[in-house]
Amino acid sequence: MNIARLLCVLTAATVLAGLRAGPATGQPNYDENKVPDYTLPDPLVMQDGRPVTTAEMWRRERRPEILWLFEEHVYGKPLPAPPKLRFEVFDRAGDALGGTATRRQVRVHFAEGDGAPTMDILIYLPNDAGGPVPLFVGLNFYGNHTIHTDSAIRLSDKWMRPSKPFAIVDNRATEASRGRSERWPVELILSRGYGLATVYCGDLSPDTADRFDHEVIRLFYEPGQTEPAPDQGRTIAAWAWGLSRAMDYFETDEAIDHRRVAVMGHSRLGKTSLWAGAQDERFALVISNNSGCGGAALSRRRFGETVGRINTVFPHWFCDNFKQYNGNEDDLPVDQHMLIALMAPRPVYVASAVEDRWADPRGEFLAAQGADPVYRLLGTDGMAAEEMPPVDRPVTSRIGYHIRSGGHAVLEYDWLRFIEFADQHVE
Ligand code: GTR
Repeated sequence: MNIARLLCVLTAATVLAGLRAGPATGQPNYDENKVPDYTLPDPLVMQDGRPVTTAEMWRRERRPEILWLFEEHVYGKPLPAPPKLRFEVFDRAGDALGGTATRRQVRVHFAEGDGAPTMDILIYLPNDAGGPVPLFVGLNFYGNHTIHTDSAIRLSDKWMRPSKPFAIVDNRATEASRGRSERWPVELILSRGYGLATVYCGDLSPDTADRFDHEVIRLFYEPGQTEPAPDQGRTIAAWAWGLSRAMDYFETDEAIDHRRVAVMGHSRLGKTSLWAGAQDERFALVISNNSGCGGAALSRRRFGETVGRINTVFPHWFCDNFKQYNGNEDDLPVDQHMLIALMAPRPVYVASAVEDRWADPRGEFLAAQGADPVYRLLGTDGMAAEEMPPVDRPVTSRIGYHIRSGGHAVLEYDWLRFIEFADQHVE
């Protein structure tokens, strides 16, 4: 093939790929009138057309089927639980945060040997608890040391995405990175009787397309395998897997009430908290904050970020099979309301922000509402609101929802709602 012909073929392929990816390269749609007509798959109808009529049938047949569909088409097959975990508690302080808290830092070793991959869990527990405490757990974006100025928090030495606000220099955290994240009101959470645990997402998989092939994912390769198969999980799968490994630790710690653990995540890590909560029913409450496309928002609406755009810009997040749905959302056998339904009958909370149009707040509400029939079949109340509620007026039924004023962020307002929701729904 001569060069001119090769260029011609390549250009045609690029144009075709672009067309297929739909708005991946074009302008995102922010106009409600331009949302295409779509039909959502019914969470209560089996793939073979049989209606799901009992709680038993949901549990034994439809729930596993939906979980499998998400594995196969969206997030990829999960990494298996490792045969051996070792928990090394390398910091145990009873007088943290001015004597009000107990701090633990736990290194989780995923395999034998010094070079085996690890993750560090940072945990704060209130000292006045008088018994095992419920807690919130979530991944953080730039290292455990960013969530508080407490100088005893180990500074992460892992690879980080470049960020000026987080003082990341040459892909590494610096001393100046400490306490830079405003998303974790530790004292507030503790004062309300909850503990807080967090893990740096990059301990599990670095957030970059050229390095997704990280040691945690590699741990589970077959001999000779060099990248995940099209139906195997990538970064989001590895992150969600890490949350379950943190839960493995909580089950061993008597100071923690592991039956009352809420998993919370923001944005890409909100997609992750939903996927973790869907797979691992040990999480008693699941919270998604501004998780958008591939999280709480309905893919078929193609409002703001689309499947094509997310798979193009973040090709390492979902399994390769998900790319078949770039610009082709109507062929997906699932939509995100079915992910939320996988939490049922456990309480679940979806939080949007009015200026975060990229994450499609209405699509997040509609997905939460779309899980309602499953909750009702299981004998709980589902989503109390028939219409999207006004800004800053939370809905606190078992499927909870709010849209707050402001933009893409985790604010104290959000945490207060999560805490009140946990108080109400997690017994
Ligand atoms: C954006 C991405 C979103 C969301 C967000 C975040 O760039 O398009 O899906 O995950 O990042 O995680 O902050």
